[in-house]
Amino acid sequence: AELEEGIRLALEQQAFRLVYQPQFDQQGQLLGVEALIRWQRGEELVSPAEFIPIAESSGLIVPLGYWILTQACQQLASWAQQPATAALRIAVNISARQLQDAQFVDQVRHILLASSAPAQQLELELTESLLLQDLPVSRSKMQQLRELGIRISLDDFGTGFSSLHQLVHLPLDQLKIDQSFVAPLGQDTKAAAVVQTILDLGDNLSLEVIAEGVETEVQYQTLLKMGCEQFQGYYLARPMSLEALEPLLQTLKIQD
Ligand code: G
Ligand code: G
Ligand code: MN
Ligand code: NA
Repeated sequence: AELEEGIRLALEQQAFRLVYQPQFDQQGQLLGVEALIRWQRGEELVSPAEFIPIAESSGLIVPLGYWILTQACQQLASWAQQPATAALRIAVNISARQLQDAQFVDQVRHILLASSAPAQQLELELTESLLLQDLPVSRSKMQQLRELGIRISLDDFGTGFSSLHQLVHLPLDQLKIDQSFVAPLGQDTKAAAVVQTILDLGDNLSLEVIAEGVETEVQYQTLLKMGCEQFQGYYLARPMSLEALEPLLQTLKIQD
């Protein structure tokens, strides 16, 4: 309850901020970023792993999620106006309670319109366990979101034990290989087999695949050799403020 009140206050006082973790292609070109929320509560940095569940159980995730999406879309719209950054995408994590909200799709539509952000460059990260809570409803919402032009990524892929039969029938754009499969690369041949299987699955289903939690040169090189085309992790770049991202944006070539 104390944390719940804290979240309420933090929303009022605008104490939340987004940080952005870069995602890269095989050539090291910046593809986009994942937005991650941060809450600086006085001296303490409260982890979203701690407060997002409270925000969900209290329903505060709805206004908080609205704030997060608005921030991300405003940033996307601002990048869209500059040739060098015009193709960048932003991925936003969506939690269960948020997707289940009856107004969710309408809210997203409204935020896109109000911000003039390019929907094709907004990506929503959903998890398997979230989608399985009510598969028919999830699928219908995903379809509506994709009709808006939005991309959908399946976060923490491989950890939800969902049946492949169910997964292949979901409207998806990307699989995000969970960190737990990336961490042992170079040491554990079974982890490598799982990663290769996910890459092949992506190939066969025409889905993009991104590896997350890439922390070492060995993991990165192993993934490259396996044919992985998108990367995110501390080895490449940490989640960072917009100001810290700026030098990276300066290096972008104008896309044609
Ligand atoms: O960024 P970090 O590793 O601290 O995130 C911890 C957890 O919180 C992760 O599961 C991540 O997906 C989640 N998280 C981070 N930012 C957001 C957000 O903006 N919305 C939601 N729903 N979850 C987030
Ligand atoms: O659940 P989700 O995949 O959205 O969580 C993403 C979280 O992973 C973020 O909180 C981010 O800070 C964290 N993260 C990003 N890159 C790395 C990494 O290379 N290693 C580890 N351990 N965590 C990472
Ligand atoms: Mn994520
Ligand atoms: Na993940």
